[in-house]
Amino acid sequence: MRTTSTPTHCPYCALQCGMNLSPLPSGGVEVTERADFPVNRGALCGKGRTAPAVLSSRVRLTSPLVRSEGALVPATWDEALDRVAEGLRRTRAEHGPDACGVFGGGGLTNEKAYALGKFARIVLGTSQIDYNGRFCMSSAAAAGMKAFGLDRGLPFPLEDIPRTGCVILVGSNLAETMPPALRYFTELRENGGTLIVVDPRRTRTAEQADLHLAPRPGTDLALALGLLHLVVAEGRTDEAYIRERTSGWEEARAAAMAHWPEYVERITGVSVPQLREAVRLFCEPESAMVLTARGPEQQSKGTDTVGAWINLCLATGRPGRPLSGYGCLTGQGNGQGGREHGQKADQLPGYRKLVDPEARRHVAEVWGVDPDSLPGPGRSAYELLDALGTDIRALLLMGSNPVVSAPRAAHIEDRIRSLDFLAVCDVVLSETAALADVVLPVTQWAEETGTITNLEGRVLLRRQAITPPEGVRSDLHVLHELAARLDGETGLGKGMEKSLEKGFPTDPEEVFDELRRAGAGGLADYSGITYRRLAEENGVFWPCPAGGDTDNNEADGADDREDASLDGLPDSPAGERTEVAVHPGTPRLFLDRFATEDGRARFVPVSHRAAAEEPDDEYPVLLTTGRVVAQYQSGAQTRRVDELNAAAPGPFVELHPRLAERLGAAEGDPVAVVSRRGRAVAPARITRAIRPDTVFMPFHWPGEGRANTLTNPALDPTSRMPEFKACAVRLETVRT
Ligand SMILES: Nc1nc2c(c(=O)[nH]1)N[C@H]1C(S)=C(S)[C@@H](COP(=O)(O)OP(=O)(O)OC[C@H]3O[C@@H](n4cnc5c(=O)[nH]c(N)nc54)[C@H](O)[C@@H]3O)O[C@H]1N2
Ligand SMILES: Nc1nc2c(c(=O)[nH]1)N[C@H]1C(S)=C(S)[C@@H](COP(=O)(O)OP(=O)(O)OC[C@H]3O[C@@H](n4cnc5c(=O)[nH]c(N)nc54)[C@H](O)[C@@H]3O)O[C@H]1N2
Ligand code: SF4
Ligand SMILES: [Mo]
Repeated sequence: MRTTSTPTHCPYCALQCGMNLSPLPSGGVEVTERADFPVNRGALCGKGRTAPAVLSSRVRLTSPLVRSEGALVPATWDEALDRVAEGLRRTRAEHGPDACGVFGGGGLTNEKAYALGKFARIVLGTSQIDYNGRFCMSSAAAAGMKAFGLDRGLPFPLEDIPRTGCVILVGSNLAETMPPALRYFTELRENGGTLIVVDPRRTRTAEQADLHLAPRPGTDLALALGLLHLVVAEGRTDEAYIRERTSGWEEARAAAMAHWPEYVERITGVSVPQLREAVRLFCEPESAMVLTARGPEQQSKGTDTVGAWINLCLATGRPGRPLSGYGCLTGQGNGQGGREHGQKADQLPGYRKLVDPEARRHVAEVWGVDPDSLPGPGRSAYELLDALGTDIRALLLMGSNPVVSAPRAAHIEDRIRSLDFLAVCDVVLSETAALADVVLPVTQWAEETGTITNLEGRVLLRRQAITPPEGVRSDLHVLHELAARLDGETGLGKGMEKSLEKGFPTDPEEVFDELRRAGAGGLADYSGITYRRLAEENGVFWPCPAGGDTDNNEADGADDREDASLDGLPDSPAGERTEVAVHPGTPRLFLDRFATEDGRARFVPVSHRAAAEEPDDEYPVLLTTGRVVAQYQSGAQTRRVDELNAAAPGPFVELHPRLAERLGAAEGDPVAVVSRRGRAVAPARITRAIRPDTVFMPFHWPGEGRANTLTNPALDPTSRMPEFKACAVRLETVRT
């Protein structure tokens, strides 16, 4: 039993606030301030403060469960793992490798995300793997890739924000979604900088702004084009920068010039004087930033929308200049790292492309398999879930709760129920786990060590602080045991030097050392980062290549380590293990060149288009969805914390008094929200803080008030992101 306080990180969002955890003699765990971690400097939100409640065996799973005569009943680990191996084996034998699907999560550590991608490709031999990050920041990732040749959420540390001249925060309610980060924006304004918030609602974040623009949901693309039009018309472009550091301006400029301010006002509802004011505030200072979050990204045109905001930044000479540029605020704990190491449908570790022959060769060599045995790209998250029970007959799910969080959730729940076999690894019995044939109870944040990469691209060591309860094993252990059980049966181990079992170590540091080799030379290069460094430094920003020949670093950590526990790490004398030459990491990207072939950033010509579903006579109101401060995501974890439930007990429908009056609904009355996908009921919350043509629902709850019963799974053609942020609905009163 550990007794001392351990510096570690929060289990939830991408800020990855630092905290100290101390086990209490009573059996609980105490969170105390960890002031040395620069991102949050000790501050925590209510979710982080209360996170230890989910460690309690009162709410978490402590035994594997298997379905027997319709009910989930406790089983031994051997029984449960045998059942999973058998379910996957049988599916593969009867329907082929692609009938086995794998679904991961952006909350998983880098090690888990890496091992899960490897497991899918070399143990199951399936192309059908994707993860919930597709629902999160995939549009910003795709746009960043196109424009800069590299996708890292923020290309600069948060500490740059207070020193810039102006920030446009597009569709982020960070006062609720990353409360300790609000400080950076408060300091910005104290230093004389300005904050512009773009959100259809006057959120707690918008209340802090110097200028709040409230467009109709789904019209950010037009808004950004209108701003760029004005930038050109007012002669505020940075011609020298455009000439020296970009390509494609003429086409992008022409597209923007077709978006007259008056036309943009009609589409967005943002007035021309407000557009002009935004342009003035953004262009006058020497430095400025645009930061996007889920508002503009979770749209069926999210990639183009983010592209339009990037164009605005490029035309005004921002990216790659000090205290300036475009960034995306990632969401989940490992939203950044989770998208780099191969749990994505089209990806290999190191942010490599699965279709790139050289990438396949490199990674196959690290894995000890024949490159030709690696499957090709699979379906995106929604398409994968939509294929359950038809092409995909068995699913291994780790780190997501799609029954609550997927768009068109009633349909997805049906698809999940129609599977031949479902195995879920989780810490609690989520709504999705409750449908499984086998549930494997896994260790969580404070009970295990692993790395995560926060929204700044800062790779962090989240340390184990307590001993996990009996009966619980890590996700890495699960993959190890399944690989052992399926060894020699898939035919893919051909040419492997090691057995499949050995290819799936249970020690996270060993996995990380392999990840470094697999990712070396890729865009997201971690090869110069070691656990030891992470324990000594407050995180290291990627890319961080190793000095020298990275392929020779294999044995560094794995083999001559004396003690796999990290307890003694920070005190261990340096040089105990062979260290690679030290690269300092890269807090700020693009200062000299962009990551494109010619080093220039690329303008992408984009034009406005409507949401996939616009209001009409039958469904006259727009629904948008999002978050509240006291609940996290599908709520699987936070709905198990009393203090958070007291603060946010259930779903609601936020609507303007005018809309409420037309409907005949008073505060607290149950309101039915009906879309082409289904019907949800929740109490009315009446507020002038929302546009009269729009209603808002948070998506944290299952059951009658499940917002995702309503949402539209129309996908962005590039990122395959569903349109969570805009669909057409009608409202009805409900007789009680
Ligand atoms: N409390 C809490 N914090 C969280 C999470 C959580 O579930 N709860 N989840 C984490 C994760 S994974 C993520 S991705 C982040 C998300 O963080 P945010 O992006 O800040 O969260 P959202 O509430 O989804 O959306 C932000 C805002 O977008 C606005 N919006 C809606 N439609 C539009 C539109 O068409 N255009 C524009 N410009 N804005 C629009 C909404 O009104 C909302 O205020 O939060 C992370 N932090
Ligand atoms: N309408 C609407 N829907 C949305 C959104 C929206 O804005 N509007 N946002 C979307 C976004 S941005 C996101 S990120 C998704 C998130 O939605 P989900 O993918 O459902 O995310 P979580 O609720 O965080 O689910 C994570 C699950 O993994 C479990 N878990 C936690 N740690 C571990 C671990 O270490 N191992 C394993 N095996 N399990 C673990 C948790 O208990 C939980 O059950 O929702 C999306 N859905
Ligand atoms: S802001 Fe995010 S990382 Fe920080 S304490 Fe809250 S949930 Fe945890
Ligand atoms: Mo997210």
